[in-house]
Amino acid sequence: MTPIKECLINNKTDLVPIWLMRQAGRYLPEFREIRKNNSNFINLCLNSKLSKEITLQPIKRFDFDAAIIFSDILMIPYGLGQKVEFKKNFGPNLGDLDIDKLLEIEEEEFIKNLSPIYELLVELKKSNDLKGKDTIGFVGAPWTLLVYMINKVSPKKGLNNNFFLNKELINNLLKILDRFIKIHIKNQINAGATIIQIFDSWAGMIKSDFDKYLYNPTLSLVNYTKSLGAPVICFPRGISDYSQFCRIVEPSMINIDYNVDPKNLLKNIDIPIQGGLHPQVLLTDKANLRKEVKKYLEIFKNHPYVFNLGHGILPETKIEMVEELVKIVRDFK
Ligand code: 1CP
Repeated sequence: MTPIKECLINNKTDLVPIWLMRQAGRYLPEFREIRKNNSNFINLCLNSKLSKEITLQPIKRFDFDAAIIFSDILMIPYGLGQKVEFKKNFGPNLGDLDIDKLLEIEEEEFIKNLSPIYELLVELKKSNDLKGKDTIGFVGAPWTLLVYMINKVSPKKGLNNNFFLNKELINNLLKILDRFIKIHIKNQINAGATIIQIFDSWAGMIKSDFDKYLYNPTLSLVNYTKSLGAPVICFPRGISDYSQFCRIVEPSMINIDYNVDPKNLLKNIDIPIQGGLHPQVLLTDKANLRKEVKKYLEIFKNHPYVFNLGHGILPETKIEMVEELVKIVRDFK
């Protein structure tokens, strides 16, 4: 059994597996090298040969316990036929949302649009490069995808004032997303993903109707993923009550963000926990890194814990700090 599954399924606490969110990305010189010659980000995600290579880059360098496939949560809107572009120094930029067209899209077409992602997974499995490790497939949660699809740019840049006004649009979109996110989960598992992570990066923006936007849609995906026999990790970034989330949604493991008080959470839940460390700690020095990492390792000493960050690794992170992090975690007794 892989180290993460030992932790997730057998509740082992004697070893702490490690991988990092956004580990296949911009802090790696070898990624930047490929990116330099591939200015269209979506096309890069659809190039299974290169996306496989990028997926394996952090494994080759750091020997992490899991690979997360190089892809993006916005591949689902792309697969549904909405235009998605990534502009340099701006971030994602989506085209207009045509709900009538979305209501008509067939499963076959969606799968065809995303087929290179499934090929990447099949090739990864064939190559044996991830022997003894997990391959993490992922999806965006309905709320976060809905935000991007309606707002068309990152909510960091502000939410359109009319955002919540069109209830019919929102309700239709939630239904469509539930159906197609499940299709994407199933196809990733069938192609070789051994764990699924659900990223709800903007969950913290939900201020009311938690059942409608957070709990019900996520629970539906969690139950579905479990029914396919795969563990499922949830990352509802920024929510104020992780214990309540865990009680209602019951993921196989919860990824915490850096604002969560780990000791307090530990008193309230018993499922395996992943993550927490502020990614900015990796921008400081090795002594401080050791101190901050050990805090998490000590707190979770007797609890199934997978080391990870409280959000994605920052592009300015130095390689030697990641090497040091892996060493600290692996040497911890
Ligand atoms: O080179 C570049 O300019 C592209 C940067 C980049 C990368 C490396 C983007 C654009 N996406 C990715 C890969 C990616 N995205 C992975 C790959 C696997 C890994 O290494 O972990 C994953 C898991 C994601 C997931 C993702 N995309 C999330 C959820 C996690 C999170 O960070 O909150 C979100 C919100 C996105 C949207 C997205 N894609 C890219 C950017 C810059 C953004 C964020 C835009 C915003 O500010 O809203």
